[in-house]
Amino acid sequence: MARILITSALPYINGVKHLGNLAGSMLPADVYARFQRAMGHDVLYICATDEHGTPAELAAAAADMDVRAYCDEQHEIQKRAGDGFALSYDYFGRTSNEPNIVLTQHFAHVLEEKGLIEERLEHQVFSIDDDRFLPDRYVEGTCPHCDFERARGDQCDNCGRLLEPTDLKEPYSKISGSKNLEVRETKHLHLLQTKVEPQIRAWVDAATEWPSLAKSIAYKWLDEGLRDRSITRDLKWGVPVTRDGQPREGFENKVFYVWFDAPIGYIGATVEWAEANGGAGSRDWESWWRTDKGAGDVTYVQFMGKDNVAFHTVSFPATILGSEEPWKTVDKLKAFNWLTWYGGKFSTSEQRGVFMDQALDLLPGDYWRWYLTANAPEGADSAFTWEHFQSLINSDLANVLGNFVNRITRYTASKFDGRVPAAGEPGEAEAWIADELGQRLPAIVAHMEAMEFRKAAAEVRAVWAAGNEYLTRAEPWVKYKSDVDAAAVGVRTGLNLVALFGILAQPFIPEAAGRILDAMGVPQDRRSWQFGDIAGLLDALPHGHAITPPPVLFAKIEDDQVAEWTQRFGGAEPDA
Ligand code: B3M
Ligand code: ZN
Repeated sequence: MARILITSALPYINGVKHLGNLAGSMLPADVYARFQRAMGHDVLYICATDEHGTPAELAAAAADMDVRAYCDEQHEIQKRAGDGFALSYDYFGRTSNEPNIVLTQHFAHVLEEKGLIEERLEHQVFSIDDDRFLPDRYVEGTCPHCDFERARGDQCDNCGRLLEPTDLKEPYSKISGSKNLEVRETKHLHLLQTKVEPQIRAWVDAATEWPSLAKSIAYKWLDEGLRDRSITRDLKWGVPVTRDGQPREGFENKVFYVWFDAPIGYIGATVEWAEANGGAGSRDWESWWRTDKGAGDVTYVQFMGKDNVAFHTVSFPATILGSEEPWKTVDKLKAFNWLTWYGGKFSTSEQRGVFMDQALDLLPGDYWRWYLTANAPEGADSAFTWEHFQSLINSDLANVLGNFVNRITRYTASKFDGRVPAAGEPGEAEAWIADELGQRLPAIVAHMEAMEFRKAAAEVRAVWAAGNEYLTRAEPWVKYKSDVDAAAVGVRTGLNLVALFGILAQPFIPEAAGRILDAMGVPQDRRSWQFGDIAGLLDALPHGHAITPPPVLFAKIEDDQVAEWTQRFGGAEPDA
């Protein structure tokens, strides 16, 4: 049994996430966690809300709320949304909780002891009317290169050039629009990444199990040359900057930069998990994160969108490797492209796209889970369209899987007293399905181990489709007229296929999978993916065992629903 630690990128606290965030980190991480649990491994799946930084402060201000109260409320909303999608975190923590505060300050202290932190003077834009320093993204103005008028303080979206806020012409505060700005000196802690670059490069070189997208992004940043970077900000909300456990002189009104503390939040949330599972276990968190305390045999797998890869393959490792403490680092890193909305961006303001809470008001989590996994933005961006969603759900779930389960269980109820028949011997049709499964089940496991979710989902669908093909070949309802025993073997095999399909469905559509397996009376301890021999699989249900046809598993999505949802959430651009 392996020990597998899984984390998905921590969703920012401000607002319920859209389907793109779900599809590009939290959902595939959950599919993978459920798969590895079904394979019998010891899995710890950790996530949390990423609560610091300017977005949280500004969102709280916009809601006219104290920022901690705002985060309290938003954390619960995001937790509820995650529950609605059956995201099976072992713990969903908060980066603003004590364990992350303590750990972040610990790392900063150790890095300084290693000579990797330096105080440096910086020039930052201060907004007199907002009475605050403006982080890069909150200064906008005219690009000095292309005169684009809404260039941001860190980059011009028009010509793509990287900028400093002080480069902008006619700068203004994004918070209030005020132009009453001035450049002020301010002191910040800098992490000397340049000094850790050789260890990071050696660590990336040694990474053998990263998909190519992750590795290429890491090398891009390394080859561009790492820069020492500021890890504190002139903000009030965040991890306080301390020295020897006391507020650091000159930094009383500063906090650590959100991307310095957020990845440490993976460890912090694991401490929260241990504490929530009873004191004695509280030291157990170290057996997942400290290679000197038993984490040496842990496989650590991270899931994220591609824009987060640099932080996870360069900045966070700079903290971990720079500390020279025996912390677990990532072994496998799955990075996703973007799920687009009809090829464009999700946008609250333009009402384009569906957000997690809205999705659950329309349909149960399983519908979305299946579509977002089968259509995952893995090798390239993938577009959500209502039309594709409708056709995939209606074919894969309502027809191929739903119909199969319905047909064979109802027929058993009507002709075989709702019990698994014992009579009849396997014949040609059973040999055919056994051969299909013999090829496809190992392929599904291989795709899941490789975290190729689109391929895995396609293969699972192909197995469900093979079940329908089997029934066509076995045709128990025809044989019944002349040879009940021959019909019985078709029904028995069909019922065992229902149980197998439910077992296969668990990582993807867990709620429906549970309903199938409960209807088939499959005990909890017989739902693993350790499939054993195929013949056994096709005769696993005890003879005479009672089954009950489950209610309809998936309702078809109707055209008028698509029309209404397109109206509410946007669809193809009118001129598309
Ligand atoms: N909060 C998600 C994002 O960039 C960011 C991930 C943090 S993972 C430590 O959208
Ligand atoms: Zn420009």
